[in-house]
Amino acid sequence: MDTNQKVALITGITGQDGAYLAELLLSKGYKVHGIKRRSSLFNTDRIDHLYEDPHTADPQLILHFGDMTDSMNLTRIIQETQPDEIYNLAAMSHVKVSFDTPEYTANADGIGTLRILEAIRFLGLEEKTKVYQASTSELFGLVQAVPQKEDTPFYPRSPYAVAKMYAYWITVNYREAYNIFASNGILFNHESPLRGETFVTRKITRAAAKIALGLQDKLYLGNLDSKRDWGHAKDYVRMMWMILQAEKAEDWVIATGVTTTVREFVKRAFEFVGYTLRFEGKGVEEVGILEDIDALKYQEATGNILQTYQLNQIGDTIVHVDPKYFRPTEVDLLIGDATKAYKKLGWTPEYDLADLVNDMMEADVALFLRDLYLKEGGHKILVQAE
Ligand code: NDP
Ligand code: GDR
Repeated sequence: MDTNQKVALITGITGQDGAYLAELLLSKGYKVHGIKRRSSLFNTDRIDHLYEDPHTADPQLILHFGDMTDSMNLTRIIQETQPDEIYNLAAMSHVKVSFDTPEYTANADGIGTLRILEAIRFLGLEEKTKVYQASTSELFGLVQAVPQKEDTPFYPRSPYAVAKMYAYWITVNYREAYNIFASNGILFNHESPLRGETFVTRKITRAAAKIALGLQDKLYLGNLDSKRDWGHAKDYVRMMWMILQAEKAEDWVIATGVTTTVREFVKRAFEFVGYTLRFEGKGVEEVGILEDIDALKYQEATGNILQTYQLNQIGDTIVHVDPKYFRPTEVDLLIGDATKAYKKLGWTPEYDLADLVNDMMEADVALFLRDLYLKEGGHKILVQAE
């Protein structure tokens, strides 16, 4: 066993960011411990390719059962693993769902962070263990100023954002009070083929792929006007690591500086499979109509000859607004200014929005081609994801 080997503990390792971060840290030679929740079904899909049999001599990835709402469990895991770095990524991370589960969200996302910090203090690890807290652009909420940067005032607009605001400030407080190396990464939206299926980008790329392959005919969305600064999760997990390698603990905005409407994201995703969408109408009446199909692009993307599978004709309405996806309070506009991280940490993202859409669409077309083969073989296929 290498005694100089760095040890990391990732909460939320089964999520989008946890999976990419685990891969990154393993590639850097870390021993990686991860906390996963007990569930009635396997929930490790995103990290199965990294899995090592725990019976091997010195596994580099080790999973522990745990939960952000269980102090004793978290304290025991930290005591046993003695991590050099903790990446606190676990959270009930869906903004809309937080309106349905506000108390649980406060407990897991807000007090959960306190539990980690307090365990470090309780175990006397203040000088050893660095902490990365997964803070969010949702803290900026109701627009106060744009682009949003480290000193832009917060105005959270959901139980999720309010819980994350507590987590943000308790991280700052433990840094100042106990000298723990604890940093907030204020990350703007970041997506990937591993993105949860109910976040808007993945919902769109899945639907565009399925519609092109004739496995679905319509997509229902909420607010098409909202604007997000979308980056790629692979670029953002690299930043998490860089934030903990910085000279001192600080808080950092990570963003691309480009903002895009949900509507524009829809258009771009459908363009990948050769569909041109035209939007007309306003509010709940707005629809996305299929205006044109580029047969060559469709064939390149799906590997299928047009008309073999696709259900839609030019002039069909493909996108509808369903108010059930509206939020009681919305965050209308996010656009970040990551100058501090660019300058002080030397961060340069590898993916822009076009690369992100391509990456997600390629993965979802490949995924649903499998469904298409199953369907051809006579199996029943789920029609609508959400
Ligand atoms: P995901 O929703 O994909 O992953 C969340 C992870 O947290 C999952 O592993 C989930 O487990 C776990 N989790 C949820 N609740 C608990 C709990 N009570 N105890 C233990 N584990 C729990 O989120 P992302 O990977 O996208 O995001 C990672 C973090 O970054 C989150 O804290 C999120 O709020 C924050 N963030 C994300 C941004 C983004 O755009 N992706 C932007 C800014 C911040 P399970 O798999 O079992 O559900
Ligand atoms: P967000 O991501 O709330 O920004 O939080 P999400 O993809 O859920 O929503 C982005 C925007 O799209 C609008 N929208 C829809 N959203 C969903 N989920 N489903 C829809 O059908 C739909 N239609 C329109 C939303 O109203 C919103 O304006 C994400 C999460 O990863 C958080 O954990 C993280 O902190 C922030 O990003 C930064």
